[in-house]
Amino acid sequence: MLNPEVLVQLHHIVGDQGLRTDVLSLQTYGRDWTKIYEPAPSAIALPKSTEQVQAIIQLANQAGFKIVPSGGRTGLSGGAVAAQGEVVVSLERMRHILDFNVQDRSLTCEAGVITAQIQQFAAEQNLFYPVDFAAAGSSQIGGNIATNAGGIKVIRYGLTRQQVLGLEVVTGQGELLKLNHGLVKNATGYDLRHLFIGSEGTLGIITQASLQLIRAPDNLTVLVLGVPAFAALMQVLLRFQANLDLTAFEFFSAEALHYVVQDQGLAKPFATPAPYYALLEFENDSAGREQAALQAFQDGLAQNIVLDGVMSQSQTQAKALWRLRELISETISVYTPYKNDLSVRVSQVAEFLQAVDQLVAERYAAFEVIWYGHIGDGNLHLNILKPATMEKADFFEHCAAVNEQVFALTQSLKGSISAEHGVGLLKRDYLAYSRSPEEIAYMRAMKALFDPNQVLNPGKLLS
Ligand code: S2G
Ligand code: ZN
Repeated sequence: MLNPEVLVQLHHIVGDQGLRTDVLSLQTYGRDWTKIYEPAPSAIALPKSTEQVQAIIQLANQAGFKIVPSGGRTGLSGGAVAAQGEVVVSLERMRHILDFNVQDRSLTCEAGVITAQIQQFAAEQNLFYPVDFAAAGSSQIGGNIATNAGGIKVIRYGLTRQQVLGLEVVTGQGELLKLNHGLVKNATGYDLRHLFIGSEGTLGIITQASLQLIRAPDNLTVLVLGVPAFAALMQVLLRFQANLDLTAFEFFSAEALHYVVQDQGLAKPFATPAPYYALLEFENDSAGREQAALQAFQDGLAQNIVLDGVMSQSQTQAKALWRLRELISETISVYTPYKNDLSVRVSQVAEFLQAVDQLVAERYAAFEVIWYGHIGDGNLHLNILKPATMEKADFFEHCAAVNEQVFALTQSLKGSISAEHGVGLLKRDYLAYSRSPEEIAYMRAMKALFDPNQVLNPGKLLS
């Protein structure tokens, strides 16, 4: 627990509105969407400014307490969990859009701005912020940057990393860095902003960001196709990518669709049963595009890589088709899933899917396996549902035993044991499956450089 003198000093920095120690706040701000860790922070600090963030980190270095940076807490690897008496530093009171420049097409905002608010602001300027995922209504841009959030449009627009033109960060030493200042080109040495993007709050706390906004895509049109087997998914990707600049290429299994249709009361996209589905999105900005999509669909039927399909005829229908994919995570969360978030190079997806599906079928025969994800990026979400009759602890123990084989298989293809959800606490002990000893040693050296007193997010990412 924090000693009373430190609480007084914290209160002096953030004031009445910025310090909470009530049980509800400790419980709420001490956990994220990973849910499997018990929160136990000692206090919640809610700074209003970069200066206050700096003062808190400097106090932590002097007084010896630890900090867990906190955004929307939508993470799935325990990256925002405070389970060891840390002080949670929530950026939620730093939620202002500070500047927009139409010529630069750039927006500068505080770290606590909600992702959906940025998407909305961009749309109001007839522009587009292209990073999107199911949690965008709750996540904060600072957390998106700290975890290099991906989502459903990466195939066309890249990850959060590609959108960041500038960052304001307070390092673990309490030093304020203002990085890149929104420049498109800046060849003056190491690009330090990229060290903090994806560092999960272990090197510094992001307090401000400058983001690039882009031309809004025209008439996004969605196709949902039923395919006869995993392997067909990648053939469909190749065939449609040949003539369409896809903005999304997702997949989900029949089991995933079953739960979304059943639990969310949605309609199936079409009657034909299929073991797997592909959801594609493209800019339907000319008759040629639509014709190319229809031709690819016809070819797919003729080549038996497509069983059936539907193409949206309106934005309303496009949104309805997206819900079949975007609601999977929320829908199955009630079945206590054991989650994995894996990636391999796109060229290896078919081989990987076959191998890991066979492994899973053998070892998880008693369990229900749910597949979905951003297969166009080589990113697969593997979820195993807990049988209602099985104790959670037994179930997770059994799944963890298989995990090492899934990770070894991923490693054999030089894949990632965490494609987009980060390392946090959940994958920390498996880092060596995806990073070399030399890389991990350099990461430790960077941690020692930026946070020599191990003040920030201790135990996350690196053990
Ligand atoms: C997705 C969301 C989190 C999950 O739906 O693409 O990244 O449940 C996921 O895996
Ligand atoms: Zn995902």
